[in-house]
Amino acid sequence: MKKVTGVLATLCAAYAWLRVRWRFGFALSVLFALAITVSGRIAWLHVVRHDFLAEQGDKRSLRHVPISAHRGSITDRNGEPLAVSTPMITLWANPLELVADEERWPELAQALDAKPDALAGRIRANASRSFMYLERGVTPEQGARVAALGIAGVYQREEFKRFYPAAEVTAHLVGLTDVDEKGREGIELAYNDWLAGVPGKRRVLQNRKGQIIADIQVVQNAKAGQAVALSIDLRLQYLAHRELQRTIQEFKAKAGSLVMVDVKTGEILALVNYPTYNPNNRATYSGEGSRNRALVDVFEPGSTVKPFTIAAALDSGRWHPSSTVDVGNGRMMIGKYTIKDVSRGGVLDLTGVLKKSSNVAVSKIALDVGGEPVAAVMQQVGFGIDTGLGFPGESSGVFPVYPRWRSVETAAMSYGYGFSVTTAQLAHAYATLGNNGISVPLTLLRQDRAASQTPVLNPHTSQVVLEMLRSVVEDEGGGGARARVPGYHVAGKSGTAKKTTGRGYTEDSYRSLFAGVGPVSEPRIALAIVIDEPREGGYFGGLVAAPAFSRIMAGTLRLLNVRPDNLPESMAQNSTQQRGRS
Ligand code: VPP
Repeated sequence: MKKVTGVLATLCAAYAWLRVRWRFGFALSVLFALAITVSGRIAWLHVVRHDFLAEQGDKRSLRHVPISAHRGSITDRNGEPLAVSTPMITLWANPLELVADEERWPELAQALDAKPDALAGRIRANASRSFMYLERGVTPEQGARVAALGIAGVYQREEFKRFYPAAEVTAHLVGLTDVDEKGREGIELAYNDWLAGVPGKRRVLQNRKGQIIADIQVVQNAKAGQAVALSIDLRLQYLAHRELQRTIQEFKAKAGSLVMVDVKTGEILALVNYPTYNPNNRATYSGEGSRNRALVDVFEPGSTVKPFTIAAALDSGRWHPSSTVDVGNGRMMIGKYTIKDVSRGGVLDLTGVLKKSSNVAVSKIALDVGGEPVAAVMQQVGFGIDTGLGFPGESSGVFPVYPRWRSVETAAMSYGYGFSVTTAQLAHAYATLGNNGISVPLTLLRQDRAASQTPVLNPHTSQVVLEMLRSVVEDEGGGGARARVPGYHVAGKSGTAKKTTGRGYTEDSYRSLFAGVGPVSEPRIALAIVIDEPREGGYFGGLVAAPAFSRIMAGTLRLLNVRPDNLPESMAQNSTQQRGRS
């Protein structure tokens, strides 16, 4: 029994010992396994996943910040600025940092020209964020003043702001950019890629709060945008703007547009619309005020195209300047349609047809020549053809393509109805007439010489028609007396066209036009003016639009130093001497 007890005791002791050892072994192996796992994990992270993790870390602390590229400027043909980007400072803050420095807020507010309470309120409202704007678009001087305070959490960034020195005078043409300096309208939109340049990149190191701790490197320098030099001459643009505005106010008109072309190069020297807006003040922006009517809006050109009907007649060989038409009582029936003249009839030679602006006469002439040849001339001088300026919304006008021209259509076309054109197309057609019948493409870019030259009218015909249009302006009763320019011979034609509504021609709203070239001896300038709905003081083109034509043409020829071709003998000599001296 004692033996049994002894064995049991031994067993128990062994058991107890084993139990202790087992626990110890177990604990040991657990610790060992843990150590293996941890070091394995360390090895895994350090060796296998190292690159990935390093990259992730950098992503959280290294940032690329953009460097804005300087947007190219837009200038007139002489380098006068029309759109420029000026450096501006954007001040921003990290409220997480700024809250710590509350006693300095009043100083900051003073430097920002802000009310201390308002600033404090804004900082508190953003207290949990790491970014807030303090002020956008301040001058570099003000930016420097704020920086000099050395308040932690206040940062600045250089940006650019677009400024338009000629404001409403060039608004429709130059267009504008959005807040991020992306082109939205006009040349700013059409040439955006060229103007914009390429933004650069800077690598910076940030801490957990988003503070920039260090500038690492410039990864890519910003590439500045390129400048665009327009064909516009700002002096002529101002002159044209002033006179168009004055005309619209004088006759209480709704709107107007004007295009001036260098006859030899096709360059648009002035392009003006009214109403307008100030691109520096977006509050003045409206759909009506921002439309570039001269390139976008189309209208029936009325009598201003009669010279081209006459050109087609002369080119046909069936008509000569001395050929006559009898317009009888100034009325003519074609089927159920009546063609009427505004002024009295009689027997007219071709110059007389233009001077009296007889609808009946040009209709008879066109019916004799045939619709196709007349339509061909209209298209050759550019009606219905894309003006190719690349301007957003630019219109080609509407010129119908009839396989056969019927009499009504032919007659209406001969005096400017049944098709529609832009003011730019009208100026272009007159430029071709003034350029010996050679068509040169229009351009809004400074070019100094014709991009191409296409003869479209017989040179002799062009000269004869131009001479007739000189009579329209210079002869008594020619209808264009108000377009005369002292010292120069100019040629031109008025037009008055009833406007259409959905239900045909109105009896109380008109479009008054005048188009012409000068000086006649060696044409330099073509000018087309359209006044939309004059309401007071008359509505005939010869009364409303011709005076503006005269003043703008006079100012232009003088500014461009064009030699007068219509001075009395003694004065002409004087002028030659002066020119020789300068
Ligand atoms: S005569 O030559 O501009 O100085 O004939 O709108 O005739 O058949 N213009 N205007 N017609 N329609 N359909 C005048 C003028 C003056 C003339 C012109 C030298 C004194 C000037 C018109 C014009 C008209 C017209 C007639 C205007 C409408 C369309 C037609 C009456 C104002 C016509 C249908 C009153 C195809 O420009």
